[in-house]
Amino acid sequence: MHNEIMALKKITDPRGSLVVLEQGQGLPFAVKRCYFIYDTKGDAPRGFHAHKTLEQILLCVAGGCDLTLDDGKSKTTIRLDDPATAVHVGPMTWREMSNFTPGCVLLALASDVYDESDYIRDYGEFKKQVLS
Ligand code: T46
Repeated sequence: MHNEIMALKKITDPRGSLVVLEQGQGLPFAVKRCYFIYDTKGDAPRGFHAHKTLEQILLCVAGGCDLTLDDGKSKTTIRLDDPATAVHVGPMTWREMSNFTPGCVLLALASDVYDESDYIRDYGEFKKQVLS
C-alpha cells in the first residue's frame, strides 16, 4: 500500500508560482481521470470509503481540508492546505475529508476511470477485507 506525502515541483518567480505533476517526473501512475470537489461545507465531511484498486493523488489547489487515512490498523490525519503538497493514496485505504475552509478546491488525479464497483463504502466490510 502506498500512502505518501509528496512535495511537488514548484516554480516561483515574481509573477507567482506554478506547480507541475508530470508523467515520469514523480507522478506514480498514469492518470486516467481528474475531478475536483468544491463548494464544500466545513461541517459536511466526505469520503467514508476505500477503493479496492484505485490509486489517487489528492491536493488542495485552494483552501484546505483534513484528510484522514486508515489502513485498517492505524489512522493518520493530514492537513492539506498547500498547493505544492499532495498525498498519494493507495488501494485499500479508508479516507475521510473534513474541516473544509471556505473556497476549498480539492483536486484528485486518479489511476482509473470511475467505477462504483471499486468502492467499499461500508467500514465493517473494509476492515474485514483489509485485515484478511
Ligand atoms: C475519493 C474522494 C477523495 C462520478 O459520477 N464520477 C466520479 O468520477 C466521481 C469521483 C464521483 N461520481 C459520483 C458518485 C456519486 O454519486 O459523484 C457522486 C459523489 O461522489 P462521492 O460521494 O464518492 O464523493 P466523495 O467526495 O465522498 O469521494 C470522492 C471520490 O468519489 C473518491 O474516489 O477518493 O473523493
